[in-house]
Amino acid sequence: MVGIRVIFFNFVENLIPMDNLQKIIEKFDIQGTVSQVKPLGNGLINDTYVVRTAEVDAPDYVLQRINHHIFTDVETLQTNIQAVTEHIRKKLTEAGADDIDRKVLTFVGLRERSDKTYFYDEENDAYWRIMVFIPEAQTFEAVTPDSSRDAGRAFGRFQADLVDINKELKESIPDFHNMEFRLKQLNEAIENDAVGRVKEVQPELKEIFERAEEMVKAERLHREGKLPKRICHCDTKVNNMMFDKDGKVLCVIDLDTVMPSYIFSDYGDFLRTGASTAAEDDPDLSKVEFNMDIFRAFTEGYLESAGEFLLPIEVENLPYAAALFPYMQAVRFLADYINGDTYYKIKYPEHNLVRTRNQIKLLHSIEEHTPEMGEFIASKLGK
Ligand code: GN1
Ligand code: MG
Repeated sequence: MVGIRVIFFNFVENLIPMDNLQKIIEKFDIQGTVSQVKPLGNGLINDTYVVRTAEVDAPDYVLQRINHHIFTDVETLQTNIQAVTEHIRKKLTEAGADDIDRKVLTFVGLRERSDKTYFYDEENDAYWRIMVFIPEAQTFEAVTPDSSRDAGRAFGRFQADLVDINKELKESIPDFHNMEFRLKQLNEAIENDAVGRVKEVQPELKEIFERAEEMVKAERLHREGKLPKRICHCDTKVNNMMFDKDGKVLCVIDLDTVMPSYIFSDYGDFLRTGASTAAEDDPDLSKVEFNMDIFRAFTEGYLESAGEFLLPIEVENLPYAAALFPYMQAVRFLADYINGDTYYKIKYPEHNLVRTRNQIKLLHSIEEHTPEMGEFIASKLGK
């Protein structure tokens, strides 16, 4: 690399000094000359920038500051991600796939140590990583039945590909999708009542606690030795997949939460966002419904690829998984609201409460459809 000529855009929300970003990028073994850095996407946790290079034959990159207050063990997180992307790349290569660099993420190593894919900036106590930007790709905030079928196939394939990974992955956020743990956190928040909000959220708490026993079923089945943990994505939101220009799925992104979990994580969390007729923070609850067309298409795609390894207990409990994730998200949003908004980024003071109510409304709609969901799944299995 000849030198870095960087044009920095105005970062309204980020107070990272520009020359600091430049110094960070220099640590990584990227190709080409940086010509532009600007914020990218709308994740709630990490800060993301696109790094453009001047040369036509040099790729562009994505620079991310990893939120180490949430991902406290960055070493585990990056080790997981490397293991997973390498495994998937190997599978794609073995299968003779074309265009592999757009079908799996590529993380860039450090100039000084190529096997290490993150950099710790001691001075500013920040962790950074860089991946290759996937060109001519797009993400969606909403899906159609057709793209949901593709997404179902892709997330099912992601889990199926990782069934035989020979490295042991650790939980990058311990107990991330553990419903018992999330309820415990909510109880702690209530006990502390740090900002005096418990009084105003009684109706929401009632909705949550009357379903608690039913919702911790996964942990119970696991303890009884009936339900395995597998490597899952654990953040299968619609906007965590990339599609090509024709709307076909390219790859799964946002791999921070890849870890051992119940397959319910990926199935349920996709439907939570994909099959909801409104955004997760839409305050107009009359708009929030569970879209059965999306459910059917996604389930069909998912069973097509994940069907090869799923156990009957996993399949039987897919309707439970669909309810579990809006429920878990409601618990997490509400706990954060009660704690005084210390986890999720918010845009206004009631934001987490609005999100909670939205998720509870979605849960109600799912509960109405549960028998129909069970029948559909049974019909797919030819029972
Ligand atoms: C967070 O950053 P983002 O938007 O991909 C969260 C998910 C939640 C989601 C709710 C590490 O994901 O678990 O479902 O917000 N990720 C983490 O919008 O907590
Ligand atoms: Mg994301």
